Amino acid sequence: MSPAALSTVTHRLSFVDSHSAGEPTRVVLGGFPELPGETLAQQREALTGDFDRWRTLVNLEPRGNDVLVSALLLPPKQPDCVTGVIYFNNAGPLGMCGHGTMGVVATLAYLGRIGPGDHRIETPVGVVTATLHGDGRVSVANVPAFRHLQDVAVTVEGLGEVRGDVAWGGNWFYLVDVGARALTMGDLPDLTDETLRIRQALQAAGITGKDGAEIDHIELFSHAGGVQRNFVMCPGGAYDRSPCGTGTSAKLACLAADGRLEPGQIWRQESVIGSVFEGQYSLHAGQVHPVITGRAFVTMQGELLVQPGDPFAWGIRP
Ligand code: PYC
Repeated sequence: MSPAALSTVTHRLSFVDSHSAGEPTRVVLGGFPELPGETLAQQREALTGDFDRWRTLVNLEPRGNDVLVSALLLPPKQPDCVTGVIYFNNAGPLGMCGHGTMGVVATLAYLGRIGPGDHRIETPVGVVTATLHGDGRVSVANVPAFRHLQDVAVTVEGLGEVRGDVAWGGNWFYLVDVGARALTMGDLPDLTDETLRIRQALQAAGITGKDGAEIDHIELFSHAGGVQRNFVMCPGGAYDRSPCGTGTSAKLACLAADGRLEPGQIWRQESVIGSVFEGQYSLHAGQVHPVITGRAFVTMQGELLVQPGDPFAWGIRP
């Protein structure tokens, strides 16, 4: 092969990677094709069709991995927003992503595009406001969260009857109280196996979010030793290293519904790796408006490259 052929590249996508409380985000800045659609929700739909291979190029191995959540920046439809964003992972597009929004804000700040203050960001499920604080922390005022179903029982193979709440926090969650059971990294294989079984059982039993929406996130939470800890299984089979911004929002909605957390009271949510988000909520017209605070750090910047003839240009797909 000639040296010219070996240096040929057909696609270049610029990106900045970050992590929020340990959970990685890849912000895609350029090189992605324009997605058709009048709204971000329609553009998100396009990602599940013809353009899905661009999602897999960015997110799947060998350029990405199962843990990664990507954030595609798009021109906002609403002029007062600093950017539009569509989140996706190894399984498909997401509605909202709390840790991902912290990553977007840290990335825009790193690039010098924004400074401390409030920034409105448009997502397919609504506009969120992110505040970049002077010390680098980011607070995400999420879309309203609510508990849809309380104390729903499902029979899970190998586990028996499991009970949990179904709640929306920007994605759909089934939240299971595991009491004083310690959720530790030593237990990851079991936690992964159990949560995947629970998700399967919910599907088999036809238990869904509102309007038949699939419950694609499973959240176990415990209070062992007085510490509020969670383990969140994401749609693609990887667990969230962070306490999960949308999962913490769903949790806040359940606490509010149970009268266990007052508006403005801080909820300290620890993840299975021991990282922390702080959550609180305010009530407007009876709706729970969660605010989740954490810190993101940029980790990498570069270009994803595709060369002609690469059999895994579009990712290693199942
Ligand atoms: O932080 O909302 C979140 C999130 C969703 C999936 C992974 N992280």
